[in-house]
Amino acid sequence: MGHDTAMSDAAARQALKQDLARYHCRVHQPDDPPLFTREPSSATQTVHWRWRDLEPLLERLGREIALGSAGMRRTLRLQNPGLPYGTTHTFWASIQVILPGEVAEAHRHTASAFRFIMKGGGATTTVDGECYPMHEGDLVLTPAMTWHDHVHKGSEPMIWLDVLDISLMRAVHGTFFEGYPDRMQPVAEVPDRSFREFGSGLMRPVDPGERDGPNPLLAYPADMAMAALERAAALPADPYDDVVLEYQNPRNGGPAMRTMGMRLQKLRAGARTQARRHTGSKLYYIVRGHGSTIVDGRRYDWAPGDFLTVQPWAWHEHHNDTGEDAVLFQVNDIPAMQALGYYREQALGGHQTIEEQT
Ligand code: GTQ
Ligand code: FE2
Repeated sequence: MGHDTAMSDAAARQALKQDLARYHCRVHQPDDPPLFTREPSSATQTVHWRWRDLEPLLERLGREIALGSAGMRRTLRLQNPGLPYGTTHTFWASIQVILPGEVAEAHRHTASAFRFIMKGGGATTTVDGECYPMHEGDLVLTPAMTWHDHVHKGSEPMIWLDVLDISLMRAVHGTFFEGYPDRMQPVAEVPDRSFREFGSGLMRPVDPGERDGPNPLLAYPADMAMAALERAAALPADPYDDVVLEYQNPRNGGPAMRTMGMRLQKLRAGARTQARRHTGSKLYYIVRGHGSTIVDGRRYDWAPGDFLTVQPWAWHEHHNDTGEDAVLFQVNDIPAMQALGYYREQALGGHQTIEEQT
């Protein structure tokens, strides 16, 4: 009797499911995954890319992969093994390789991008007519729908980190792309206008325009960012990051890009930060120094040139047990999360237990 009822319940559910499906409707079925999890449950994994593995791959890319035509780029993408595409579920990070004499042709797209220069010099990037030389440690922005091309006038191969909010753009089905009619766009009469207007970090034009407008500043030179970090080192240490500053939109003091936040961090010799977790994803690039990041009890020992992406809502803290300071560049999707009202963070108030070593 009870058995028959269960059978007919299942049959009735099946019949309802089929009838609903005909009208593109459904109800929650017992074998459906739950609508909600108590905490974020992310397919984005914590991944450590080591420079000692990346360096020979980049050399091979320069030898074996042609730049191509029609605005193509030669890039090594950092692929998260937990995802079908993307370094995280919101952005793609790639290392772009450009050889002397090459031109990465002009185009524009809705995805916002930036470059953080890793090694080499002599290339320039032109963004909506503004042309900037790229030095190690510089940050250059390509806001959404700005025309951009890169030209390498130097004598050695050059590499930089590209990050684009492509995964987010794809998730919200907002992709547009357009090639420029020529290989390169013309450079404006004042080739570094936004830096001359807003680049001091202290002063601004008397009539700076819309306060809520997009970030007008396109270039953040390494020497100025490092000098700011040095000055911040005399302040009380940040409990989670030791010494950390964010690249800002000088118009309104907000983050430099609307979807991605960029930070420069100094983890001083002997520093051990407390653990924290937050929603959203981030990627560290080790500019210099050695140290460890402990993510959910697992220790990742990093060296210059390494990358580390941290799984959303994972506890993480940083240790520098060496005698020399370390400098980390970070990109995160906190501005996008905050804009949507989805940002949350939690402090542990201490250190994690280290369960495993890598
Ligand atoms: O340099 O314009 O890594 O459009 C991916 C897409 C770089 C670029 C990437 C791009 C670029
Ligand atoms: Fe691009």
